[in-house]
Amino acid sequence: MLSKKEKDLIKEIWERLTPVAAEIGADALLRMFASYPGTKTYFSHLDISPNSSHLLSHGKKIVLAIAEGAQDISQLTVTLAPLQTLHAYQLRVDPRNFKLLSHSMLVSLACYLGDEFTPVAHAAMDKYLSAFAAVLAEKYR
Ligand code: ZNH
Repeated sequence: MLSKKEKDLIKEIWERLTPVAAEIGADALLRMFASYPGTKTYFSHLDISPNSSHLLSHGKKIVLAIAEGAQDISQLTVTLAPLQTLHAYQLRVDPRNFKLLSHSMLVSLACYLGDEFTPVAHAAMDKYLSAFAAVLAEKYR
């Protein structure tokens, strides 16, 4: 799993991204919709076109949830409990989609952070997002 150093790094990166949460989140969502068009079906009630207010506000919510989880990664199961229930029982999002968004997010981070997204940061972030996706998928049966 993640070392203490990696956890600190992840926390620091998400803290830095909080002011641009809507921008990063919207970028990741657009990448997911473009690469995996099936994911768009969950958002048919929203306007998910580039720069739309729905896209930006939903992107912001996602990034803030990921940033909140990064505050204390050892408590991910506790922090994410409400989101687990929401996705599994109300939204009924196929849990395979979580990996698709995680991957899209990784690409968005690489584009946004450029050279700052070092191989060490990239590897740590990949592990964190995988752990996040796994926790979100836990309530499914
Ligand atoms: Zn999700 C919602 C997060 C993934 C789909 N989400 C949501 C929210 C949040 C989230 C925070 C809000 C809540 C409230 O409001 O309370 N997600 C999240 C995260 C992730 C996710 C963090 C990962 C990482 N989702 C996802 C996916 C999908 C989804 C993959 C599909 C594809 N979500 C969703 C929906 C919703 C949500 C549909 C609802 C929206 C509206 O607004 O309606």
